[in-house]
Amino acid sequence: MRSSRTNLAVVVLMLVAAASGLVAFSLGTPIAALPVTVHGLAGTALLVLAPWKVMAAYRGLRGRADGRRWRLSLLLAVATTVALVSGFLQASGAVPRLGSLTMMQVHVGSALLAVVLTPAHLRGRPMNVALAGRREFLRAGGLFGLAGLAWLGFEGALRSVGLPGGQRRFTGSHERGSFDAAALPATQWLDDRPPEVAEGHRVRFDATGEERNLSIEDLDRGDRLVATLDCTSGWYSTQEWEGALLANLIPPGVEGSILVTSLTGYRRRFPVSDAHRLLLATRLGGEPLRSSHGAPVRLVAPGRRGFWWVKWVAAVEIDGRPAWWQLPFPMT
Ligand SMILES: Nc1nc2c(c(=O)[nH]1)N[C@H]1C(S)=C(S)[C@@H](COP(=O)(O)O)O[C@H]1N2
Ligand SMILES: [Mo]
Repeated sequence: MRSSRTNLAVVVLMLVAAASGLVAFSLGTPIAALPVTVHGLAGTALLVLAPWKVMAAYRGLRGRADGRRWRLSLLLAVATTVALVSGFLQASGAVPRLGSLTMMQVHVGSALLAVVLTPAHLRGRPMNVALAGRREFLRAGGLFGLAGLAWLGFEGALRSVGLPGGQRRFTGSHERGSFDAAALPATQWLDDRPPEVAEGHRVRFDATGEERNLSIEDLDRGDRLVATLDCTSGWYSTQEWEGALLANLIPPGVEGSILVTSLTGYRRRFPVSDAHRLLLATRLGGEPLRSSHGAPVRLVAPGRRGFWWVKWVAAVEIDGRPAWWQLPFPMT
């Protein structure tokens, strides 16, 4: 196979992998299975192409001798290899951590590095490939066929060996301590930390332009929700949460979006139409919430990934802005 063709396929697959990974991270409903599957197939196709890519790189190396580009290429090769290997390890559930990092952190970190390095690597390496033609089409089909088979083999192997990855959720996450509050992992999106919470903390609540301050006792209404917290770091846990459904606090007919803000400044915005399945939780598994899980009150947002479940809630406000008026992912 010609080098330029291999290189183009690698670039396209890397783009598909990055995009599908990003989309998968943003979805918490069964539709997530689609980007998760595409992501797995793209990774497997990259693995299948690896021997050709190594040969292409070898041919390229013999052709040129400029030191700095060479080091950049090596770093890119390492980042891509780490991203691929950690991706399969993450999916398998066989090795959840690498030192102080979760396997998902290794995967996302190395993949981001590869994405950042790729444009510089491609500079001065034109990929003039004629894409039309029956043979190209057959080659692409063959690659996808092989990748599909390899992927099915991988999934089958996980199941027959009995690795945790055999029972992944549609998001690709692994189960952790469901219905056992003490076993629920505690985690932050990036660098947020449990804040000091004042004795007698109240939640600022404003649905109609009229501000109220709700005590934890006010919120301890006993509304119950069994919901699955599915963290993008690769685990999920189903628990019983208790507190106040937002629909029971918001007067009917209110329009706009609900902004939920943490004492730390961390915030997410939701459509008002979600209010019937958004719970301000003060209890988990029948016990008062722990600080690490957002005490005295945190949001429970079933069907949304963990980063929507704002902890240590300071304020709930409804305004006229649309719910999409926010960054797709939090920044802290
Ligand atoms: N204020 C605040 N809330 C937050 C986060 C955060 O960093 N800050 N992390 C979110 C993420 S990414 C997840 S997965 C859940 C984790 O909740 P837990 O620690 O109770 O398991 O909290 C969410 N709520
Ligand atoms: Mo998370």
